[in-house]
Amino acid sequence: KTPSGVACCYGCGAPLHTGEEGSPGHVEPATYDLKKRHNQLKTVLCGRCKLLSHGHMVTAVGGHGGYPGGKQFVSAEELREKLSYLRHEKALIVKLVDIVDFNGSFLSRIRDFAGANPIVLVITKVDLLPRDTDLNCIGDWVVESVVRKKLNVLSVHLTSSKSLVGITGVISEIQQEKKARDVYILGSANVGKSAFISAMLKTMAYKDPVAAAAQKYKPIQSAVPGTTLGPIQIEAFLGGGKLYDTPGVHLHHRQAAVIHADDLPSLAPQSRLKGRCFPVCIPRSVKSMLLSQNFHTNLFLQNIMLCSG
Ligand SMILES: Nc1nc2c(ncn2[C@@H]2O[C@H](COP(=O)(O)OP(=O)(O)OP(=O)(O)O)[C@@H](O)[C@H]2O)c(=O)[nH]1
Ligand SMILES: [Mg+2]
Repeated sequence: KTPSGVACCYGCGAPLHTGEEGSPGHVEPATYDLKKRHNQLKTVLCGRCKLLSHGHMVTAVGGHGGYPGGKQFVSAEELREKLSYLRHEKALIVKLVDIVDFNGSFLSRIRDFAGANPIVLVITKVDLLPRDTDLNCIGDWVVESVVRKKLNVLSVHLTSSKSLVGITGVISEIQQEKKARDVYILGSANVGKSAFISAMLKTMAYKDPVAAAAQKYKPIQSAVPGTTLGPIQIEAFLGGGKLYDTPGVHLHHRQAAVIHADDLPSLAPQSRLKGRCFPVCIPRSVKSMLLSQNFHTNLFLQNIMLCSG
């Protein structure tokens, strides 16, 4: 349930309703009534989440930072608003950044959401880096970048929710630092917050029956930025404090805000990235301009080059 007491879809956090079919949170009236009567609304997955979990691209977010195409039910501004209460809470913040688009997904204004709360920095999707990548070098580069961005963090972790690299380390850090506080997984859209929660629950489930039970109704992950649409409370810890998945922050400079939703799946990296040099035919002035842009611009162009062959 949301703080206002409305039951929400466990997959995306959107309030459940029987209104407009296809919109986030929609459930068939018969199912809704049955589940409500048996006090089981927290086991309900909305129609959109069912489609997302079968690989359909069902968009939902519009406005500044939202999609230029597809269906729009909620604006990027409204999603930010849903996180505004957090800066006044006492919480441990786990901030996720996608290694494939480090600067683009960094969310420099994290303090607008996190307030003065402590932050653990988690880099996601390291399984997508080229095979011979030296993770120690990446770690040093990340730490240096974080210092340059003047963000004060407790620690930095390189992880993959796919291969489970680094997940145990983050769990230990969270257990040590949370001190009965709630734990919020924050980050820009599509960095892998919901996937990270699944990976955490899977890893904790070996020892912890509470996490094992939480795995049954875990948030949905999908390639569509804007999968999670409201904070989702998860009973993941035996001791005090809850784990929260949150809606991603949509940033106007990211791919999803400028590329039509139908084209997003073909741009999402499916397997390890390959190192590429810019061809010599790119004029020097353009090349230096590109290199002076952020890392994400280079990878963005690299994606386009890979897709267009
Ligand atoms: N290769 C790889 N893909 C990942 C990893 N983590 C997440 N993904 C993929 O990234 C996409 C986004 O994952 P989500 O967990 O839905 O991202 P999110 O941050 O919750 O997104 P929103 O809810 O939209 O803000 C999905 O297609 C995931 O399969 C990872 O560690 N490795
Ligand atoms: Mg999510």
